[in-house]
Amino acid sequence: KEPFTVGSKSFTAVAINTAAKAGEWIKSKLGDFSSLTIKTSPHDLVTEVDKGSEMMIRNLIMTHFPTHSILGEEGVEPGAAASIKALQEASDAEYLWIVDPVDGTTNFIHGFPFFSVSIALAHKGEIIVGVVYDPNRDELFVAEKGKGAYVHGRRTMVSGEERLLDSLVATGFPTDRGPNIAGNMRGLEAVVPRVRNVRSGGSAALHLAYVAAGRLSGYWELGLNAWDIAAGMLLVKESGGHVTDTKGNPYHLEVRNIVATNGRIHDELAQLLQESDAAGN
Ligand code: 2AM
Ligand code: CA
Ligand code: CA
Ligand code: CA
Repeated sequence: KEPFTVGSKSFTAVAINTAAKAGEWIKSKLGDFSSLTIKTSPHDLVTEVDKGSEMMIRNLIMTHFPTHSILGEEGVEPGAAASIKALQEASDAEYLWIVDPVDGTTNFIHGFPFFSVSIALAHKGEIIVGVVYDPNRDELFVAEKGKGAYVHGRRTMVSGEERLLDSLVATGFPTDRGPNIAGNMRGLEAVVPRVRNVRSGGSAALHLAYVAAGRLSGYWELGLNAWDIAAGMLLVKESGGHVTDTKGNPYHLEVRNIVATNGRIHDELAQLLQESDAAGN
């Protein structure tokens, strides 16, 4: 049995309240953030709002669960190597909160209303709670391991499409200008002719929530981190979907190249990505 509470405190309730509070605050800052800093390149940005949101989330979680650990994007040095190291170092914790304070920072900066707050809780390396909040639509997606996934009390379910050709799928363009850009292009070239159409909204966590809710039948992206994926991954699984890496291996916290689908189109999509060598070998 998964422990979802300490005493009378529900992990899920804290995750929900925290994501909602942070999301509301972020939305209030839309078009009004003061400073913007380049992280690794002009494609990779951070604002005071990312940092403020993470601070708010950390404080709320620490108030309720002072013995738990927290891994948040803005607490980690920029770049893939530092991110991988930070996750490895955090992995020992019995309870680890994995936080993306603003998923879709580029959208936030440009006023493109598609971004989210993503909060997951791992117990001994397994995600047991996932919450993704979209303040622009006021949609709060919640999943508990073994208990299903919900958006505002309504159960979410993946789409029924059986074939890639009938499917709307999404991807994201890596912000690090490394080999993942070329891989993403190879993947797109293979996938575009084989699906109904492709979207790219710019928030990994929301794309995953949309797969969970049946609004997308599939999603893939290269070079992500645990804070982009962890909460949305549980939403997809608890909605009847399937999540693996681009080679078809089961999801774990270190997976960076992700494929999430309604399950029915999973092998077809993963195979196309593999054949196109999207993730490199
Ligand atoms: P962010 O907005 O939290 O930074 C868009 O395709 C997705 O890629 C977003 O979820 C975005 O998250 C994420 N992303 C941004 N910068 C990244 C980086 N340097 N490496 C990997 N993923 C990144
Ligand atoms: Ca970022
Ligand atoms: Ca992110
Ligand atoms: Ca972020």
